[in-house]
Amino acid sequence: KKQRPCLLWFTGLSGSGKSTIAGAVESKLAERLQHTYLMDGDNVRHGLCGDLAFSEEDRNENIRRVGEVANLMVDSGLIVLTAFISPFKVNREVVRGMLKEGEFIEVFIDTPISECEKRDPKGLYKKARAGEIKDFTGIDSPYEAPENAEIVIKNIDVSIDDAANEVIEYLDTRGYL
Ligand code: GGZ
Repeated sequence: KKQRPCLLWFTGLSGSGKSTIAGAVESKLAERLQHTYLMDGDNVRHGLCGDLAFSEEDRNENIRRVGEVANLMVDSGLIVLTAFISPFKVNREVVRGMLKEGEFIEVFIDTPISECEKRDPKGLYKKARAGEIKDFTGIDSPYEAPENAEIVIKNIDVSIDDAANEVIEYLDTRGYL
Protein backbone atom coordinates (compact mmCIF):
# COMPACT_ATOMS: atom_id res chain seq x y z
CA LYS A 1 0.00 0.00 0.00
CA LYS A 2 1.23 3.46 -0.81
CA GLN A 3 2.37 5.61 2.09
CA ARG A 4 1.05 9.05 2.93
CA PRO A 5 4.17 11.25 2.98
CA CYS A 6 4.92 13.09 6.22
CA LEU A 7 7.67 14.61 8.33
CA LEU A 8 8.47 12.97 11.67
CA TRP A 9 10.15 15.80 13.56
CA PHE A 10 12.10 14.41 16.51
CA THR A 11 13.06 16.96 19.17
CA GLY A 12 14.85 16.52 22.49
CA LEU A 13 18.05 17.14 24.37
CA SER A 14 21.50 15.98 23.30
CA GLY A 15 21.76 12.35 24.40
CA SER A 16 17.97 11.95 24.67
CA GLY A 17 17.94 9.18 22.07
CA LYS A 18 16.43 11.08 19.12
CA SER A 19 18.76 9.79 16.42
CA THR A 20 18.74 6.24 17.76
CA ILE A 21 14.96 6.01 17.93
CA ALA A 22 14.56 7.75 14.55
CA GLY A 23 17.00 5.23 13.08
CA ALA A 24 15.00 2.34 14.54
CA VAL A 25 11.77 3.78 13.13
CA GLU A 26 13.44 4.11 9.74
CA SER A 27 14.51 0.43 9.82
CA LYS A 28 10.97 -0.66 10.62
CA LEU A 29 9.62 1.45 7.77
CA ALA A 30 12.19 -0.05 5.40
CA GLU A 31 11.05 -3.55 6.40
CA ARG A 32 7.60 -2.49 5.27
CA LEU A 33 9.02 -1.25 1.97
CA GLN A 34 8.33 2.40 2.73
CA HIS A 35 10.59 5.05 1.22
CA THR A 36 12.23 7.24 3.84
CA TYR A 37 15.03 9.70 4.46
CA LEU A 38 16.64 10.49 7.83
CA MET A 39 18.29 13.86 8.38
CA ASP A 40 20.35 14.56 11.49
CA GLY A 41 23.37 16.55 12.56
CA ASP A 42 25.69 13.95 11.12
CA ASN A 43 24.56 14.43 7.52
CA VAL A 44 23.48 18.08 7.69
CA ARG A 45 25.82 20.00 9.95
CA HIS A 46 28.86 19.22 7.74
CA GLY A 47 27.29 20.10 4.41
CA LEU A 48 24.00 21.98 4.09
CA CYS A 49 24.56 23.73 7.44
CA GLY A 50 28.35 23.50 7.62
CA ASP A 51 28.61 27.26 8.07
CA LEU A 52 26.46 27.29 11.23
CA ALA A 53 27.35 26.87 14.92
CA PHE A 54 25.17 26.91 18.05
CA SER A 55 24.23 30.54 18.70
CA GLU A 56 20.48 31.16 18.82
CA GLU A 57 20.69 32.78 15.37
CA ASP A 58 22.56 29.82 13.86
CA ARG A 59 20.20 27.28 15.40
CA ASN A 60 17.26 29.22 13.93
CA GLU A 61 18.86 29.07 10.49
CA ASN A 62 19.80 25.39 10.92
CA ILE A 63 16.20 24.45 11.64
CA ARG A 64 14.82 26.69 8.89
CA ARG A 65 17.01 25.03 6.25
CA VAL A 66 16.28 21.54 7.52
CA GLY A 67 12.57 22.35 7.46
CA GLU A 68 12.67 23.66 3.89
CA VAL A 69 14.59 20.64 2.62
CA ALA A 70 12.42 18.19 4.55
CA ASN A 71 9.33 19.85 3.07
CA LEU A 72 10.66 19.33 -0.47
CA MET A 73 11.36 15.69 0.33
CA VAL A 74 7.84 15.22 1.68
CA ASP A 75 6.55 16.77 -1.56
CA SER A 76 8.52 14.14 -3.45
CA GLY A 77 6.60 11.43 -1.59
CA LEU A 78 8.97 10.37 1.18
CA ILE A 79 8.45 9.76 4.86
CA VAL A 80 11.11 12.10 6.24
CA LEU A 81 12.57 11.75 9.73
CA THR A 82 14.62 14.56 11.27
CA ALA A 83 16.56 14.37 14.53
CA PHE A 84 17.67 17.81 15.71
CA ILE A 85 17.58 19.26 19.20
CA SER A 86 15.51 22.13 17.75
CA PRO A 87 15.31 23.74 21.19
CA PHE A 88 13.12 26.72 20.31
CA LYS A 89 9.37 26.35 20.02
CA VAL A 90 9.08 29.15 17.48
CA ASN A 91 11.41 27.34 15.04
CA ARG A 92 9.46 24.11 15.29
CA GLU A 93 6.23 26.04 14.68
CA VAL A 94 7.78 27.71 11.62
CA VAL A 95 8.50 24.27 10.16
CA ARG A 96 5.02 23.04 11.06
CA GLY A 97 3.68 26.02 9.12
CA MET A 98 5.70 25.10 6.02
CA LEU A 99 3.88 21.76 5.68
CA LYS A 100 0.31 20.88 4.86
CA GLU A 101 -2.22 19.87 7.50
CA GLY A 102 -1.34 16.50 9.02
CA GLU A 103 2.08 16.28 7.39
CA PHE A 104 4.10 17.54 10.38
CA ILE A 105 4.31 15.06 13.23
CA GLU A 106 6.25 16.33 16.24
CA VAL A 107 7.91 13.54 18.24
CA PHE A 108 9.16 14.71 21.63
CA ILE A 109 11.82 12.45 23.08
CA ASP A 110 11.25 13.35 26.70
CA THR A 111 14.38 12.25 28.53
CA PRO A 112 15.22 14.10 31.76
CA ILE A 113 18.46 16.06 31.54
CA SER A 114 19.80 14.14 34.54
CA GLU A 115 19.52 10.96 32.49
CA CYS A 116 21.06 12.54 29.35
CA GLU A 117 23.92 13.84 31.43
CA LYS A 118 24.43 10.45 33.05
CA ARG A 119 24.59 8.75 29.64
CA ASP A 120 26.76 11.49 28.12
CA PRO A 121 27.70 9.28 25.13
CA LYS A 122 30.06 11.85 23.62
CA GLY A 123 31.32 13.45 26.84
CA LEU A 124 29.75 16.76 25.79
CA TYR A 125 27.90 17.46 29.06
CA LYS A 126 31.13 17.01 30.94
CA LYS A 127 32.82 19.50 28.64
CA ALA A 128 29.91 21.92 28.93
CA ARG A 129 30.01 21.72 32.76
CA ALA A 130 33.73 22.42 32.59
CA GLY A 131 33.08 25.47 30.43
CA GLU A 132 34.87 23.95 27.44
CA ILE A 133 31.71 24.11 25.29
CA LYS A 134 29.58 27.24 25.50
CA ASP A 135 25.84 27.59 24.76
CA PHE A 136 25.22 23.90 25.40
CA THR A 137 21.53 23.00 25.40
CA GLY A 138 20.24 22.30 28.90
CA ILE A 139 23.37 23.73 30.55
CA ASP A 140 23.74 27.32 29.45
CA SER A 141 21.31 27.42 26.53
CA PRO A 142 17.56 26.76 26.87
CA TYR A 143 15.41 23.85 25.72
CA GLU A 144 11.73 24.70 25.29
CA ALA A 145 9.81 21.45 25.65
CA PRO A 146 6.87 20.95 23.27
CA GLU A 147 3.44 21.23 24.86
CA ASN A 148 1.36 19.75 22.07
CA ALA A 149 3.59 17.20 20.38
CA GLU A 150 1.71 14.54 18.42
CA ILE A 151 3.87 11.85 20.03
CA VAL A 152 5.64 11.98 23.41
CA ILE A 153 8.09 9.24 24.29
CA LYS A 154 9.30 9.07 27.88
CA ASN A 155 12.68 7.61 27.03
CA ILE A 156 13.55 6.16 30.39
CA ASP A 157 13.22 2.46 31.15
CA VAL A 158 11.92 1.90 27.63
CA SER A 159 13.67 -0.13 24.94
CA ILE A 160 14.60 1.39 21.56
CA ASP A 161 12.30 -1.16 19.97
CA ASP A 162 9.29 -0.23 22.11
CA ALA A 163 9.94 3.47 21.53
CA ALA A 164 10.12 2.94 17.76
CA ASN A 165 6.93 0.88 17.86
CA GLU A 166 5.06 3.78 19.47
CA VAL A 167 5.84 5.88 16.40
CA ILE A 168 4.95 3.10 13.96
CA GLU A 169 1.65 2.56 15.76
CA TYR A 170 0.82 6.26 15.46
CA LEU A 171 1.45 6.10 11.70
CA ASP A 172 -0.55 2.90 11.39
CA THR A 173 -3.61 4.06 13.30
CA ARG A 174 -3.73 7.46 11.55
CA GLY A 175 -3.53 6.04 8.04
CA TYR A 176 -0.03 7.12 7.10
CA LEU A 177 1.01 3.55 6.33
C1 GGZ B 1 23.97 21.45 21.81
C2 GGZ B 1 25.78 20.66 20.63
C3 GGZ B 1 26.48 21.82 20.95
C4 GGZ B 1 25.84 22.81 21.74
C5 GGZ B 1 27.78 20.57 19.75
N1 GGZ B 1 24.59 22.59 22.15
O1 GGZ B 1 24.49 14.76 21.07
P1 GGZ B 1 24.99 15.21 19.77
O2 GGZ B 1 26.13 16.30 19.93
O3 GGZ B 1 25.38 14.25 18.75
O4 GGZ B 1 23.93 16.17 19.21
C6 GGZ B 1 24.20 17.53 19.48
C7 GGZ B 1 24.30 18.23 18.16
C8 GGZ B 1 23.17 19.27 18.12
O5 GGZ B 1 23.00 19.73 16.82
P2 GGZ B 1 21.55 20.12 16.28
O6 GGZ B 1 21.73 20.51 14.86
O7 GGZ B 1 20.60 19.05 16.59
O8 GGZ B 1 21.20 21.40 17.19
S1 GGZ B 1 20.05 22.48 16.95
O9 GGZ B 1 18.82 21.77 16.62
O10 GGZ B 1 19.94 23.21 18.23
O11 GGZ B 1 20.46 23.37 15.86
C9 GGZ B 1 25.59 17.61 20.09
C10 GGZ B 1 26.37 18.59 19.24
O12 GGZ B 1 25.56 18.87 18.08
N2 GGZ B 1 26.60 19.89 19.88
N3 GGZ B 1 27.72 21.76 20.38
N4 GGZ B 1 26.46 23.95 22.10
N5 GGZ B 1 24.53 20.46 21.07
